[in-house]
Amino acid sequence: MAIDRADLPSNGELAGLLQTIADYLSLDGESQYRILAYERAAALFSGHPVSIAEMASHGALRELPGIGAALEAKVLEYMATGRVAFLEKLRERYPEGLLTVMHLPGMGPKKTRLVWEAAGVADIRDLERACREGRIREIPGMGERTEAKLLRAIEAWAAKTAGEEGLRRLRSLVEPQAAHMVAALRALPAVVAADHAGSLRRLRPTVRDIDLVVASFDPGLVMDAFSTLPELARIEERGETKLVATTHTGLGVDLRIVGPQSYGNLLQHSTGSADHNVALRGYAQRRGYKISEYHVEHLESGRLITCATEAEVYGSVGLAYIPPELRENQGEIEAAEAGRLPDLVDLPDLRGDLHVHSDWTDGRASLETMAVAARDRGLTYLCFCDHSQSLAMTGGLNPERLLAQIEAIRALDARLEGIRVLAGIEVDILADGRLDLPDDVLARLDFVTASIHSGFGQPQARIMERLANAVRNPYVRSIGHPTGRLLGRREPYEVDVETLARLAVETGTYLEINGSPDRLDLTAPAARRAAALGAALVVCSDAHSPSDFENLRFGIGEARRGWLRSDDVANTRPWESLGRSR
Ligand code: DGT
Ligand code: CA
Ligand code: ZN
Repeated sequence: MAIDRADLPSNGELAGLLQTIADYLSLDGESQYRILAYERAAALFSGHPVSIAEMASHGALRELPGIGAALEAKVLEYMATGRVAFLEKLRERYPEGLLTVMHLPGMGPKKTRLVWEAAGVADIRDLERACREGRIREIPGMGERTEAKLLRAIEAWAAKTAGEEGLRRLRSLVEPQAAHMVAALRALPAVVAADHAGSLRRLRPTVRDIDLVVASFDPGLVMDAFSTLPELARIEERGETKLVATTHTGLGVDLRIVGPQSYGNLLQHSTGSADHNVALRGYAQRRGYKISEYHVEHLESGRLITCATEAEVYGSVGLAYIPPELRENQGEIEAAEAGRLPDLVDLPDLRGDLHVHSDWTDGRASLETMAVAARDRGLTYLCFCDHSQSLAMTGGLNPERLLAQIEAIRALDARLEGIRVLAGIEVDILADGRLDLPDDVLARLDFVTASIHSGFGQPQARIMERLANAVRNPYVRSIGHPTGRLLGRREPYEVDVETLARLAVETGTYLEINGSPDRLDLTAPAARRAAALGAALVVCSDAHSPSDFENLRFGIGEARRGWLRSDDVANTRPWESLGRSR
């Protein structure tokens, strides 16, 4: 049966539907279990490469993990009638504006119901008014500081929804789709070369769209074939050498095609960043050249230099090849001119991972499964840093369980060949600045990472006292995810990275680049600054399952964007020489 794709709801629309149900259920105080089922399905739909609606119409939806009869029925009901009765009932009970209120940092379902019932807040504008009029502080459990914080959150929300910033997606979610498209292009006989470009290639943590470039003598043929890819929902525009499309997940795709002789010019142009390109053009102009996406022109002679590779583009104006990760106009052109580009750290340089969880807390795999996975990736040491007791939701370890885990790790290390397995902890830095475990327990470990997981709203002075206290503890070797940001979900707490880096240098404490794709914390600019001040970094996965070792690749990406060389990253060294610097 031929299906007109335009008539079917997109994956994004169906994911939105399930997420809305999940949101109303949390507002309604439904069980976490039930909410999670909808949220997981929504995440699955939104990242799914082929049309969910098409699958549903073939009765194939329940082949997807976690999709049961109830969920399938709601999707089919929506496809048939454009509505879901179950959701409509929930909608009758709560004003829609409450959902935005609920998602503000610092709110959540309970407080949202509270401000609705106690102050008549039905949407974000009501909340803003209530804060400004001092009506929120009257509600038990809320105060003046809550009001100030909410006003800041509302401001951030307004800024985010006004600009395009809100539409950026995690690179980790977009990369697989881009890789699939590049592979499909490369498989075409008419394609000489194909790559992804743009922010994706520069390894930015978030991206707005997928930029693709192709070398071919037959752009029409390439575009015909590309247009039939099942992940594309719509073709928006098609020109002679350019195509713009949208995927089922609502992502934009820009495809550009040139002859192979100019492929380097196009790849360089489309990789950007726009700021880098502007600076590069300025530099070239001062030397008598003009750079475009088709060629480099020698202005005096009018000679056109077409470049099959990017290295030729940079070389034609007297520059060394600049890796994409550095192309942010942060001094890379000057460094290339002076021959001082850093020899960037790379994934194979990493020898160990110092921040990994197991099923002793909120990890999903056993110590052994994790260690074997690390060994399979070529790591020579692995340090478990599970959570400490104050994080009760994760099953955090108290001294007794930690000591038992140390035993288990020692036994595993004794029987496992090919990788050194070490015992550590991600000890929580409590809101009052104390560490969550006593020194005599920390003293038993090979490595201690200290991290903040609470009191995110504290003023900078308090946050810095807590961090200073942690780095000064003689057993703490590293600060985990030092700013606490969660991309798209939580702003960093008020850390002064400069001061933290100085403290780290003073005490010989490592600062982590946490490789979780939604953390990437420290950020590249902060890591670069810290390294310049003399701090040593560690790049860790924060893995909670074997597949999360992939996070190391993301962490290394951020390290490279931060200009780090392998000397700047301590876990490129063998465990034995990861000695203390104090
Ligand atoms: P994004 O999409 O916001 O994640 O970031 P980019 O860097 O991928 O930006 P995008 O997709 O708008 O453009 C891709 C590349 O094309 C960009 O990095 C450089 C080049 N480009 C686009 N527009 C301009 C422009 O107006 N001037 C210059 N010099 N380059 C541009
Ligand atoms: Ca882009
Ligand atoms: Zn953590």
